[in-house]
Amino acid sequence: MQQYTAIIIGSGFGGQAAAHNLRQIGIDDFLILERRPWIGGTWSQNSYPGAAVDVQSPLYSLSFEPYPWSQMFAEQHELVEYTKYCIKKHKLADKVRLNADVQQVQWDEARKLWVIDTATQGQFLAKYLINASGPLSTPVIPNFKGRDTFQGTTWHTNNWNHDYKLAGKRVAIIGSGASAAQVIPAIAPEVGHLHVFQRTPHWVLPRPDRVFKPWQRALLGNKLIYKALRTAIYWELELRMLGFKYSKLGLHLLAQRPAERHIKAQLKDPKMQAAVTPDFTIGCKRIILSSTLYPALARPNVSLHTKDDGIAEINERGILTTKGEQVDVDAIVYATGYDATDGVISYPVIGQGGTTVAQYWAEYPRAYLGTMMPGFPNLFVVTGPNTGIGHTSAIFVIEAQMEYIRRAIASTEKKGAKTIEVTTQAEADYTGMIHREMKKTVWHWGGCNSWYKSKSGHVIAMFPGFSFTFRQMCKGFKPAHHRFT
Ligand code: N01
Repeated sequence: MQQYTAIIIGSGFGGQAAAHNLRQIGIDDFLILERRPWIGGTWSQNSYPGAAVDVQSPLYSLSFEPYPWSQMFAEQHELVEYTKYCIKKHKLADKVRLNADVQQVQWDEARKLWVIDTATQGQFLAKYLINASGPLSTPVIPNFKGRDTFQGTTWHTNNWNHDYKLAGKRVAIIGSGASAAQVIPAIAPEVGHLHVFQRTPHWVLPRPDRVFKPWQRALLGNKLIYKALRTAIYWELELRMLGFKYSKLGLHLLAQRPAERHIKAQLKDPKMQAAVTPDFTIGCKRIILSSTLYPALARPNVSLHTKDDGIAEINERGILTTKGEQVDVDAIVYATGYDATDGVISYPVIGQGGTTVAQYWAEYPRAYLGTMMPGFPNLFVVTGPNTGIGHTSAIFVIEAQMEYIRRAIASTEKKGAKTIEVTTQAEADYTGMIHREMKKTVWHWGGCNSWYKSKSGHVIAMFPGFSFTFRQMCKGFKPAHHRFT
């Protein structure tokens, strides 16, 4: 049995930021458990054609690790290169245990330690446990009638089948979210015919991408210039929150109208225009940034199937639509998203008195600053409930959480305490505030269903405010909201 001061679960940006922050407070006795055979999180796993970030890379990067990006919205391979660069520079490779698939974590009250069981790497003990396994890591394939009878090849965008040769094939893609919107334009020119099954259209805005010239990349190498660009992008994106929460008119004029114009500019057929126009307010579901999706949908070798022409069943040859049309295909790609709402942590977490996180979240997921729960001492959840952000970089929010985690651990160590735990009252007050504020946001009133909502109907993925407000709350660590033993 191996014991550490801290164990981090997940080696993506959340895990890397946690490692950096632990070292900042003098803790180097930590281990990162990674279930995959390689280091890196969602960007290493999501290797589907067209995968790229939809937040400007100078902002969608670790604040302490600038990088001379080749384009404003980096593609997946460059994000993987960036991850490798960070791992090497911060000498993290030796800190990662690969193929360590966590099966369960349990609080040992007598020893005041977390006991972490992995599938093949044995058991680990840790004083502090930081879960950075990511909210979008459990792919979902809906249980369509007859799904298993299909004789062709199927896969989820999260596990792209790179061995399958798409050239000339008849392919169906199910879903119209951010993943589908990137895959469709990337594979449409290659396949024989592409059938897109869109249950609900998403709002799409043009993607203001640009490839950086060599001299611009050289400028990005200057830390001050990088920081200035990062700051400018940050404030430009932060303004979007005004629309999401404070101004329906602003949201309409500055986002929905441009999205409507984008449809008209890129699709000439009124039937197609109607088919891709959502009936909910923009921002309610994640806004897609794409200048290539609509032209791809208009290609002669692409057929768009909408809700009226949706999936009745899957059979041996392909998909039978609700209109009774048989669509024969060679492959089905599921771009059907993730179990993000009620399953932020995919393995059992057993806290004090045998209570599990699943039990604590029976009504809906909740946590103080999206990070800590009463009954689960010394446990920190990165990208936990209500830490999602629709308008800016998720890495900014991860690093805000680190401000809290770092201060919480540092104060526990300073006091010579064995445990830190948020009080029931502090968590209840915080969660009450979150859901009162949420009522003012488009995620609550926008008239859509999305992975932002839990089965209870509460919006549990998003933080209902400015990202700087969240960061300020994380920085203002309040000892009175915690119990130390
Ligand atoms: O998943 P989604 P995603 N029958 O949940 C459809 C991040 N991300 O993987 O809308 C038919 O958005 C479902 O239909 P509907 C980003 O945060 C970022 O695309 O529920 N269809 C929907 O169209 C994003 O929000 C990037 O009616 C069914 C689709 O499947 C998040 O990941 C890139 C169905 C799922 O869309 C998730 O995106 C990719 C059913 N039974 C992802 N069930 C970038 O940074 C589901 N669907 C660029």
